[in-house]
Amino acid sequence: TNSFSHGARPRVAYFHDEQVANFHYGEKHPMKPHRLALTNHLVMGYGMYRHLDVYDTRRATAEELRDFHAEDYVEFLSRVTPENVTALTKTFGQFNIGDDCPVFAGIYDFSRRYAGASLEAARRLLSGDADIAVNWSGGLHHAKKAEASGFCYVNDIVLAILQMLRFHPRVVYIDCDVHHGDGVQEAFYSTDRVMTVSFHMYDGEFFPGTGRLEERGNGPGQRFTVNVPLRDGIEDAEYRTLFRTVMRSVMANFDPSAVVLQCGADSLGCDRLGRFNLSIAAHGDCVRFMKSFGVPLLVLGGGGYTIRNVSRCWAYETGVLIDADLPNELPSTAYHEFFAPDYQLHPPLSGHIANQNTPASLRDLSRSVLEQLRSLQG
Ligand code: V1P
Ligand code: CA
Ligand code: ZN
Repeated sequence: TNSFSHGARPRVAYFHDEQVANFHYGEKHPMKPHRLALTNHLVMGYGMYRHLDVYDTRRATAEELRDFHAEDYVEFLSRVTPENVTALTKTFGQFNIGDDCPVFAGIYDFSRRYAGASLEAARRLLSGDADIAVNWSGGLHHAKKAEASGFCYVNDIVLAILQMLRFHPRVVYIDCDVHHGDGVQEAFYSTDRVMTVSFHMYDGEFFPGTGRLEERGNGPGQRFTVNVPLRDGIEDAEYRTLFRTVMRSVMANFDPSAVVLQCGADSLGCDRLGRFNLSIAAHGDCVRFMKSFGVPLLVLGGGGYTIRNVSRCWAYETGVLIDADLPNELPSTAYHEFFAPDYQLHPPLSGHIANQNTPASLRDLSRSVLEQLRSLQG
């Protein structure tokens, strides 16, 4: 197998599309693809290209998108423009286009680019060219078969996992975004070949409103969906313990041959939409821990709305993957002013949201999840 737990540094394939950062959801929209340019500038500014295999990306084809998405939805995406959206939704239907998922110029090109990068990343893992593959433009976990949702148009994660299932008997998906990974959960809800694990903020109202502990899968997929719903303001130490405890048990009991990790950076403290208190170091510890299993690893982006911190986080996590010890002083880049006033990789991010998680609530949660995972032993 291509396990990389022993010996030399892992081979890390890095997928970056220069163009994907240049799309705009709209002035007041929180999703800013420009964060991908900031991230890439930090990665390159730190000199990490020396330890990465940097690959060109390509656009996913309509046929590839149809591996998961409905034909009429793909056709709608391919034809819709800001000018024709009113007329086109009248004939094709809504597909949940609106404030969260606006039709912007180049929406189809954008979607094909981030999905194509995730597909290429998955294929480099399958071919054995890489031990770890990274696409920070991917991770758009809310997109459904025939519907846009939560800033996501096509579900690159589902498409990548479908590719991996061609060779891998079991794939685990882990979702560190502050939001529930509903689109990926739904796609694999009835199969025992993909375990989805989402850590997220849950209070019954927070978007998308799903992700209760009791959502555990269906039919042959019963118990193969894992949800870890958390309250506002979780802190580093609690999150780290919970993540490591849950994921150690997932790896032992499910024994996947590949790992897909969604690194949504809206679980950081000070995020414009998020409600957690995580530092970049604690967020990156999830990456470090999943890497430690030495199983082929696909690393994706996701949410993240305070873009100076999103790019810091993903640059740091790229460093974790290549075993680099990055200095806290940021390299000077064309976007240096974004990182004022401290110009550091690890700004303090905690303490802005009151922690509503209690030792008792976390203990109960951890117990329930571990009990579910132990039950997989039969
Ligand atoms: O809360 C909602 C919907 C709109 N209401 C009717 C319910 N939408 C959220 C969507 C968050 C999407 C997160 C995506 C991801 O998981 C993956 C990329 O990170 C929302 C929010 C919010 N505060 O939760 N939309 C917006 N804010 C929004 C604000 C301004 C303009 C457009 C959307
Ligand atoms: Ca999540
Ligand atoms: Zn999110």
